[in-house]
Amino acid sequence: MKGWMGKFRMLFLFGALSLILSGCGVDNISALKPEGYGSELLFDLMLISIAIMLFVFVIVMAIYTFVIIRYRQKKGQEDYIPKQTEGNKALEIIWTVIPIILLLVLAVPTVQATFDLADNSGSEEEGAINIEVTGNQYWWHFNYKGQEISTSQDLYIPKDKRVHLTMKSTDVIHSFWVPSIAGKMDTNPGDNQNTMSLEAYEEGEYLGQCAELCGPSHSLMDFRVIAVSQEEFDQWVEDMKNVDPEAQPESDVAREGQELFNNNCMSCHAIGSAPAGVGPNMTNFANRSKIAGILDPTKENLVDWIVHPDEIKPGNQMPSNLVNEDEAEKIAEYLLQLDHTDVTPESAEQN
Ligand code: HEC
Ligand SMILES: [Cu+2]
Repeated sequence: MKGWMGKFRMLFLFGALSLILSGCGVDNISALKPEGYGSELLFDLMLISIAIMLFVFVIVMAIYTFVIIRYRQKKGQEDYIPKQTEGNKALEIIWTVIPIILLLVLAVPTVQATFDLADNSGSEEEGAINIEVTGNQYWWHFNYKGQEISTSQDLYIPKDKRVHLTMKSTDVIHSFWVPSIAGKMDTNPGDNQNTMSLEAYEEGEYLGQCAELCGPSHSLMDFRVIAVSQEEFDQWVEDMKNVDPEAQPESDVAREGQELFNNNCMSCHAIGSAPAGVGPNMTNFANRSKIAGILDPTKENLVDWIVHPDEIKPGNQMPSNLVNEDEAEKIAEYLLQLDHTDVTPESAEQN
């Protein structure tokens, strides 16, 4: 019994592991639960390749089992050597042609999907939404072309509509990846801009991540795509266009914070439609689902970030200790009231 257990120990271990690990994962970042155009294409490719692999596996295993049973050594025939065969033209042609056919079945839809993912036809049409995506160490910027809307970290799109992305980077190569709704596309520095189309079939907040190792905080380079109804999106566009970057906050503390922010932070940050600077655009900051892509949006976390961004995202481009903790508290008060629209991640029904 013990020997038997010993032999199968690894099997038990991996069996248990696969059961436990199958409980991991978050719905809104799973390529196995496609809810958009690109991810659906990719999921279909996965199904085709699994089907082909299963087909090969089952047939090979069947022949293997048959041969083991049928041709095993029999009692009293220990010295028997069967007839030796070398080469069989018919068989060899068969087992060369079958894999070629299988690879073609796999290759044709894969190449097709590769082009479909990057397909940007329709981007010139009336009413098309064109967004320029910029990857930066370690944050994302989105520029809605022709709309004078500039946002960072949260990408708002209407559901059920193909939006068109052109992608670039200000430093190293990053990769834009929203597993639940989209494929994955590199953002390159220089003029080599990639294109991609994006569509979510359901309202919701979808998690995105950088998928190209780009520095010490690569794994913290998160962002979100927020798909809302067409009406909410129109409202959002309207609100974003009418942001007054100099609007005075109501409370005295926030007003002091505003002055501190204008003096210490505006060299890199912007509010309103200004194009991307060295740091993220702060428009609608109060409605961000995360601070810097990763922290829960509490005042405490915000103050921590403002004073010590390097401790939270090593190697990021925002200097530490620009202001002291007292000043950071006031700035936080100001930033957390930058509520420029009623369309928020909550308006996209949680999926
Ligand atoms: C030298 C340029 C620079 C200055 C000056 C600067 N920042 Fe930043 N800031 C950045 C960069 C770059 C990031 C993005 C960091 C990252 O996520 O990798 C950032 C990110 C942030 C974020 C998170 C934004 C988001 O979208 O979630 C906040 C909040 C912030 N900065 C506040 C401040 C405040 C307050 C000041 C002034 C005290 C300030 N910054 C000064 C460059 C700067
Ligand atoms: Cu990156």
